[in-house]
Amino acid sequence: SLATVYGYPRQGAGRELKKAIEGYWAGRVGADELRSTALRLRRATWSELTAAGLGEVPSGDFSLYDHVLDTTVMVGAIPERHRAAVEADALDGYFAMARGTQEVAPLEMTKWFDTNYHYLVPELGPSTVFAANPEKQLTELEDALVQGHNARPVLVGPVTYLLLAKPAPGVAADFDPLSLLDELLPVYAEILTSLRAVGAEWVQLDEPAFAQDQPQEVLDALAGAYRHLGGLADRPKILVAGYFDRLGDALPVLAAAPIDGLGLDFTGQASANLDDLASIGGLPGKRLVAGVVDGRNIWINDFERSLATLATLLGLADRVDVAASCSLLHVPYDVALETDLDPEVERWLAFARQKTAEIVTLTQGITQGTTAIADLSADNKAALRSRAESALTRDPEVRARVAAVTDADARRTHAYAGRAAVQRARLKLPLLPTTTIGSFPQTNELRVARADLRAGRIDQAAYDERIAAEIRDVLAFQEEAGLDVLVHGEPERNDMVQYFAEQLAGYVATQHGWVQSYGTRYVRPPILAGDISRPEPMTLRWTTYAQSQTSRPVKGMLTGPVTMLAWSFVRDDQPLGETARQVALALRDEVGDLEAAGTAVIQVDEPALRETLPLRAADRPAYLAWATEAFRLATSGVRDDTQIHTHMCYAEFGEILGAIDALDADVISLEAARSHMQVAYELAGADYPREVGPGVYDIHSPRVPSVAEITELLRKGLDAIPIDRLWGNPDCGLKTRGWDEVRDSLRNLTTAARQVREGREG
Ligand code: THG
Ligand code: ZN
Repeated sequence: SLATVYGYPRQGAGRELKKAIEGYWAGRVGADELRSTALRLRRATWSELTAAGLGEVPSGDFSLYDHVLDTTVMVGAIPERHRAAVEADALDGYFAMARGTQEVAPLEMTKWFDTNYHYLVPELGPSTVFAANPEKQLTELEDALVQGHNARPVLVGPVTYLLLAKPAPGVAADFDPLSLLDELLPVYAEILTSLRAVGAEWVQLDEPAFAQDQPQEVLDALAGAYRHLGGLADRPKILVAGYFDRLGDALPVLAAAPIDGLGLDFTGQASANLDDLASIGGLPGKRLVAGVVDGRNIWINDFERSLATLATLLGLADRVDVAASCSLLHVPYDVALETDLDPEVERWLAFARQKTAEIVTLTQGITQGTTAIADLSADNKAALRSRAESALTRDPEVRARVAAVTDADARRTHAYAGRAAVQRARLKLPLLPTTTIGSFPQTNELRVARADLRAGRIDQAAYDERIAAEIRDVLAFQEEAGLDVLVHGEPERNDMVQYFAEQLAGYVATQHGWVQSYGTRYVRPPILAGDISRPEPMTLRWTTYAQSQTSRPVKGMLTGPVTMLAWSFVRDDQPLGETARQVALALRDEVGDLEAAGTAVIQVDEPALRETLPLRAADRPAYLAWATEAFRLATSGVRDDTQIHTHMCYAEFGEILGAIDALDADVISLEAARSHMQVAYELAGADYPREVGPGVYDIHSPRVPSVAEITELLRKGLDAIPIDRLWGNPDCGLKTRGWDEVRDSLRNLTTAARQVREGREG
């Protein structure tokens, strides 16, 4: 048995990679310097992993932007529109695909399964011609071998690659990228052969798409793919890895395939793989890589439990190796970088470096016997006990309150129709009222003030005055533009989740816990470590300040419980629904305080509601039940005349229409500009009974939409939603645009709304 991982954080301890790439984009760093930084980071990772005791290290998992984009390059599937740039300069062409240029649009980005990593979507069509371009994989493997590491190239598997793709622009929407499998396989075969020639003993092909439900024809394609690759004469040994959940029906397919090893996830609910594996008689003659360390959460492993799993697995395969469930890309680099953590909590945490050490320890446990790791096991047990018994993880008051929640707590007093009448009487809004989704562009003065505060050049009072001034400016502009429901613009917030996490008891923040979100962009997800409560109001001060500056209603702005969970590291010692309830009750207190202070409109954003849908359909109803209940628990304590808004960031939600209804929000705003109001029709088709604000201004484009364009979109909205239930608002993300564009666009929005309104009335 040996210890290994599938991938490692790419950025370096000080996010050196981000700095080098962004420096290259800005012209401050040359291509050679960027390449040498990347080389140095790769070598540092390999040295660290080998020194830590891994018997096999990954190669080729490194990326300058995204490993799916690297796969697109590797198989030669460069979209037509990017070909000239790639031919002119491979590096600039690569970044052009990732980010676009003045002339060409980038590839679309979407979530990598249910993680918070985003990949670039391959664009394929009937005329796609694949060609092997394994240079990156070969160079990185050769370098690792020359440096003396036992390296195993890691590639996205061919079936998952095609399942992640979409029809290229101009290709029929019903084109199935999987129909290209027969053309892709010879290219993978060629790449495998050349990796073998360079010295790869093993190659790992990742097929996480099979942690999702797949129809029989896709399972057949999987079988066919590995029959083909397994049957090659001159090939390295093939390890196929599936992770993020159990493999289900794909497990017997891969177990029967002529490949040499299988990597399986044995963490959380994926540990169903254990019974599944036993029931098919194990993997005789094959290598099993057992993912017993959670690769996507930050808690220390339970050694006793993992050793028991490994002991069972030892009887089920020819050889059992120990690994994390998935690439460690999804966790921060090193707990030791943290200086402000409570030492008690620090003992409970394992980032990539600590997880690597855990994998090595567990491997020693099964090769040398548990007495060889007795000291580490005792530490592990003590830390787990400290976590289980800590006052942080069990706050009796929070627990009593959650236990006392009733169905009525998660229900508004009256149904929407009754509420709408009293809200109308209180708010006195015109028909087709206008509003924005929340955040306004952050000005340079604000960024300077933030830096000054951090550096101690100004004090908190001076900083607060800067925030107040921003709020006054944003309100004055909205009044002048004629918006009906105003926002304070959120100048005091850095991140939708972090701002609240910093103020809630039970949450733990990190200083250096960066995780790649996409390309050079990182987030520092806060940690839901303990029972959650709200010691003090979180948004009351700035919301009431804003309301004191205007006679129009100002929306209170909160992040919903599901999004709080989705963008944090969650507890693994209680069901997610339980954590969601605790967060919901804390938000309910905030909603109550806002209402008591006179806030008539409160928006609770849930951009992550759909993106957190479980991978397997069977798990979705239970998820949607707790998710929608948590939202209602947060928002249902208000009077009839307090209007609850929510917001979601996507145009396709067919699957969660029922859940959107179950939120029982009075008003929902949704992204719609790019899809020409399609959401409005979908909601109307589902007889959605409440108010809707489909976005009429595409925030992703720097173009200012004309009055005529917005008028047309609003009229289109009116074909689906009656005028007393339609709102006029942009899509979300004003923060990402310049002030000039925002000003012009919102003026055009209010003019268009007025014209449509008058057209109806007159
Ligand atoms: N917060 C958290 N998770 C998230 C989001 C969030 N996951 C999904 C989505 N939003 C990801 N989107 C982004 C958008 C911008 C950036 C990162 C993720 C970004 N990051 C800065 C960078 O890397 O330079 C750092 C920002 C900072 O200083 O905090 O621009 O909103 N938790
Ligand atoms: Zn949004």
